[in-house]
Amino acid sequence: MHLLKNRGYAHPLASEITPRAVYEERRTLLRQLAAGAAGGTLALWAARDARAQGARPGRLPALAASRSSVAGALTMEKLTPYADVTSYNNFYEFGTDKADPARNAGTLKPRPWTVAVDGEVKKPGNYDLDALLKLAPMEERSYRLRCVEGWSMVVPWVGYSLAELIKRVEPTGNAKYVQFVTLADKARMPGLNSSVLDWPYVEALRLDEAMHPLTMLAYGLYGETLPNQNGAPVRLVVPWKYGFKSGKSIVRIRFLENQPKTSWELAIPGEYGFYSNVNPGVDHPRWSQATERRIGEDGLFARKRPTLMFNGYEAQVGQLYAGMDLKKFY
Ligand SMILES: Nc1nc2c(c(=O)[nH]1)N[C@H]1C(S)=C(S)[C@@H](COP(=O)(O)O)O[C@H]1N2
Ligand SMILES: [Mo]
Repeated sequence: MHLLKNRGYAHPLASEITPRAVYEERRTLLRQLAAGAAGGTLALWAARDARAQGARPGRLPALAASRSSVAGALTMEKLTPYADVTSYNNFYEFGTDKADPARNAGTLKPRPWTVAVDGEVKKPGNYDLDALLKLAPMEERSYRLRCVEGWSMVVPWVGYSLAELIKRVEPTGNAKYVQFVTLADKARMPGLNSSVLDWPYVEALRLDEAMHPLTMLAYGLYGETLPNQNGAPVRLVVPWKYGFKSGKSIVRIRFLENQPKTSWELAIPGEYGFYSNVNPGVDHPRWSQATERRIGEDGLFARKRPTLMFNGYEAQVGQLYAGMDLKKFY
């Protein structure tokens, strides 16, 4: 399948798949088959059928998007079914069990919503959700998301590069880091009564990581508005880093001169570092990071699949870390 990647196939969007689109795609694939790309093409075909089955679930308002042209943004891997993406979650503000967010996040009120942008920027301000939704054209991108716990998913996110927002707020020469502060509302988030983490949940990136075109502000998935449990109304998605770097339900974006601490670093500094790049060669102190289990596909007893360097995005992001000792900067 990897050999077939990026050969110019039109990727259907979850939001626009019709039986006709599927039919036409089959025709294209049959032509490819005739041209001799047999095995991979069949795999591709199966993946597309799975994708078609996952077409817009119709539960939340649609969020129109065009397919992304960002390099690496559209993996050909099979999408994780919507039901799994929205029922197996980490969102500790709503509880620590994987089923808790779907069960409890109904209390999150994703509208009205504002995101404060401040710190080392020439144009700080409060961005209303409606303004953010119109800030740049929406794109669909299917990214692998790998949790530090050893499971992964492939999700068709809807949003745009965080760089679109960063360019508009004009960071000053002092801005070297971008911090993401997420909602901490005791009245609506039962998990805040627990002391597993310091609230609010905070995450951060180096400015060049934040500016990378793959770093995404997501407002939707599967062609629809984000379900609360996935971080409505706006969350980060950084596909080459462990899932916890992708903060949900963001309320503030701060531009900083010095590297800030992140929630997981503060909670367990010996286990979680600032970078948290997916790296099969650097084990978590309590378990290996060399393999993973794909949610919705790999059963508990299935052979685990290998984890890829930078979660498979090495060609796109590897140069960000040139010369760095990734065992030290984990
Ligand atoms: N605010 C907030 N964001 C968060 C988390 C959280 O607990 N709170 N969990 C993180 C972790 S550990 C993962 S793996 C991903 C999971 O995203 P998903 O539920 O959409 O798959 O969200 C991340 N973002
Ligand atoms: Mo995670």
